[in-house]
Amino acid sequence: MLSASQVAAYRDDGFLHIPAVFTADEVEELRRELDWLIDDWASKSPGWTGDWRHKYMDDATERKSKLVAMHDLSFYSVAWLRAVTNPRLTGAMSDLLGPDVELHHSTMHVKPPETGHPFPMHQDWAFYQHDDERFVDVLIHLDDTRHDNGEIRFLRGSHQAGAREHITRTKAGEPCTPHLPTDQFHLAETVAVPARAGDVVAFSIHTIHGSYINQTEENRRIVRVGYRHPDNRQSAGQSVGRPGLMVRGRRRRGVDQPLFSVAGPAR
Ligand SMILES: O=C(O)CCC(=O)C(=O)O
Repeated sequence: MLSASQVAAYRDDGFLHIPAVFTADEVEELRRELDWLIDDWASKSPGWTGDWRHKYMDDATERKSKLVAMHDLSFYSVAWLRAVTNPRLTGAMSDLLGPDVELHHSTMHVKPPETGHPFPMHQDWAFYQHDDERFVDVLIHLDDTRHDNGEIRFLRGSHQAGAREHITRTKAGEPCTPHLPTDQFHLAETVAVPARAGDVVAFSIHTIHGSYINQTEENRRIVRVGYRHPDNRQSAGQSVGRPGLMVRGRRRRGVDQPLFSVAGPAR
């Protein structure tokens, strides 16, 4: 699926824009299903917490800023099961991680019109800690992105230094969403990666990234999907301990590795 130069760019930069992974028809179906999930299942909240909000937004914007989100879309919609197992997408993942690839999660990130939440600089590692770098997140784009609606932005090459400590408490000592110090990591120094609906932007679990607020009158609809090498052990965070679907290849058995347990009496 990917050329040698695309794989080399991912290794050097820590991110890769892969155009037209989904066809126009697939995008249409995924949009319909996503809009249904937004109406029937997703949470609409002020979004990520922390003192960073007052650095990125003035008080009036901060009060109305919103994020529409939910996890594991394929538990609710077969179209999303087809999306996360799409052979073009999993083929690209197997070029970056492979040959064996396990699905870890999917997460909807919809920035609503005018109030859609900016994201402070962070590594996704802070949300689901894994032992090594064999974890790729992809952003499936269902809308064209640009500066006005908050396209994804990366600190080029930042994955090479590995996992970093994140802020997880406010100055007042309350727990908050993990993020990097706003006086050391600046969105202004990042590379913008605008993309078209149907494109995928892949990045390493260690690549530092963020995005600006959505200032337009339309939703900015993106779904993040995480894939890992099945031997990359997760120690903490989102969905820790939960096995994922194998989407490419096999899960190789470790020495004396038990089968996954089944809840309740098994026959
Ligand atoms: O949706 C965005 O703009 C940012 C997404 C993000 O930071 C993430 O998925 O980790």
